[in-house]
Amino acid sequence: MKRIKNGMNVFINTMKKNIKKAKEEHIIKNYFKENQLFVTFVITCVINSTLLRFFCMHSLENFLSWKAILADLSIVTLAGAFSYLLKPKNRFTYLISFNIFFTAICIINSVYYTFYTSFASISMLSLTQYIGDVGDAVVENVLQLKDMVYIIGPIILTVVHFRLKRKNYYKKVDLKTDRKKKTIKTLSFAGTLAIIFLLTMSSLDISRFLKQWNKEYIVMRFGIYVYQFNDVLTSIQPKINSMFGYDKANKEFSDYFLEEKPNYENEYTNIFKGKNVIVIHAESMMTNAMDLSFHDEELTPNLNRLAREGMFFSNFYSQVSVGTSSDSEFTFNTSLMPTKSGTAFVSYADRTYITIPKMLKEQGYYTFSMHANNADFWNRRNMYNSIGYDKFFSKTNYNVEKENVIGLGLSDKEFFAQSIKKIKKISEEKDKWYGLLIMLSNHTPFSDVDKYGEYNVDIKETITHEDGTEEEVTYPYMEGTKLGNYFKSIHYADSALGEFVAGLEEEGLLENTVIVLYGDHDARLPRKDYDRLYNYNMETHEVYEENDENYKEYDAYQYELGRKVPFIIWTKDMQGSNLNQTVTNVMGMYDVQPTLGNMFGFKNQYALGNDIFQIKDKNIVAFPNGNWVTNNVYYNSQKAAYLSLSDQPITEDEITYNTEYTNKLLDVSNNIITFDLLNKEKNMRIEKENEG
Ligand code: GP9
Ligand code: MN
Repeated sequence: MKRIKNGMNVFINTMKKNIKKAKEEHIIKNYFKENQLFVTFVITCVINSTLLRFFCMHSLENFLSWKAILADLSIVTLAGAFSYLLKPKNRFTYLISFNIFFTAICIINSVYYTFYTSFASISMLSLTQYIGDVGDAVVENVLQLKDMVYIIGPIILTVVHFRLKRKNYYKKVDLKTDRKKKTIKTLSFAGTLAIIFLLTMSSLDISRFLKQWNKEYIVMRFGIYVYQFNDVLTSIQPKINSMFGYDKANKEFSDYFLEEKPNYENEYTNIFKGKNVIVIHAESMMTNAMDLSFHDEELTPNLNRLAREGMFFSNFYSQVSVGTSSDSEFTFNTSLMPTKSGTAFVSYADRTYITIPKMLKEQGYYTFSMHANNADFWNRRNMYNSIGYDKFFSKTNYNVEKENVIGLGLSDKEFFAQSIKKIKKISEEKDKWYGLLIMLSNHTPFSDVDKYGEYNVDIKETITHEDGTEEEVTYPYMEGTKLGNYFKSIHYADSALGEFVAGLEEEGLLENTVIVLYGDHDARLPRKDYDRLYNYNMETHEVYEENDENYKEYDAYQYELGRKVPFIIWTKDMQGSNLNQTVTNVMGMYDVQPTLGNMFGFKNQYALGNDIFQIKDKNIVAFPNGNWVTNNVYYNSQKAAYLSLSDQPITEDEITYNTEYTNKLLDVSNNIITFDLLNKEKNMRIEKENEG
């Protein structure tokens, strides 16, 4: 410890000495004087990026985000450093080229942001619709001062260059500098900045950076240049992935689907054919919340009512990977699994998919999606073309008043209220329709507690004292925990759901409509909070000790299996009919398309899931990480361990077969997406080229 302290002191003293020396010898002043062109280049580029953040995201926090400034500084210094390899008279050409390039990035993003409230991606250049939109955007928007202000950067650099030239600066400076040494020194400086920047990154920063779906966040923390650089890499990656291995992938794909799926009929075939559909994407709703009550009030009374009156799938899993919400939308619509790298929505939006909206459109349906959030979140704007929605109602189609905002955006109650009006209009204009409504309020971190309404997650008890007086005692229980806040949040979302169904009924929109609801994924809550939920000791306000007889372990398996989400199919007249039932067989999101397909009369030959009413208790739910679950057993592939879920003995063969089945399915799914194998025309062309 002492040694570290001494070391630190020596370091600080040396730094102090160096700074003093630098001051005395005017090193900094001289550096600026001798490197005017380079310094101007760096400053103008960093100011441009900072201005862009300010104009787009307005708040001072974004404007002065020092992390972003550090990242900009590092990347601009890195780009400019190589100018020192050139003769001084040629450096201007190099620096002005980069300056114009960086300026162009700012201008394009400024224009794009005005239209889409998000930042541009080169991957969208392949989408013709985007080119059209941006073309219009530039034409209508080009005269706005805030988009053109960035040009001042290259102008200043040019002015500085000519002034230096007039003063014969380039000739003078040439004699003093060792080009290689200077380049290395500047590169080292850029590297040091980059290391400092990397050290300041939080795990949230890293995860958002890799997923690249919340572009505003990335630009705010990493600056526009790093964002764009990362965007280029993530956009190229799917292209690289699809460059090699097509033949093998295509062969495996053909083998996998060699036998055409036989036609069948069961008691659910075509029962909903021609009916309208409302799909509710219930953000972070979990099945285990449905069993809970606080103060004799159910946590999710409306969800419970739909489950009670409709068809409820109580062992349903969402199968998401890093793409969370978008992965669940993807699997729901396509019966494919999330991709192994990147996300289908962000990286593979230009592939061909066989989706529920597309198949319903063949039956004459009008299809739409509604989500009162930024349309570019999870790249929905683009991906929705591939999914085949006729219309996407996003944030700009909603009236988002500040007082109606909860968490990420417009509150669910307001979202539903405004959506009902839109659905009403659609129902008047269209014969048959299918719509997805994506909820938002019940989204992590569940911290808008005062907006969720009154729902207490504590315990109250009336104690009678010896003298007969009564006292009400409150135990905090789940109050103040993340899980407790989640309960308040889900209770709010549930109440929004109740209002929505009531609103639909009032407008007469439930007469010929099927409601399909899925929880998109679990709420990623800490396991220790579940420990508290099941093991609260009222005497100590703590969790029971593990060796206490009251202690009920909530182990890793329970936690993993507890990530179940609700899946419900409901119509207003289902109650009491043979459709009103709880299906307990394990089911995954990829089984939705085939199950609904049988009910609505569409079929996808390349679905990876199964109609649950056909496969019944033989179903396997595969997870993107290679885990799987059946009615009998849950298998964790990382630990190569399993948990028995029934009285049936588990055989080695069963584990091997299901593991192989899962791995094969994940490979085939990934190949379908990466190599665009459902794009028949493209594949015939590739095959012909290969033959030729
Ligand atoms: C974003 C919303 C949330 O629009 O759907 O996405 P998530 O963070 O749950 O993946
Ligand atoms: Mn989600």
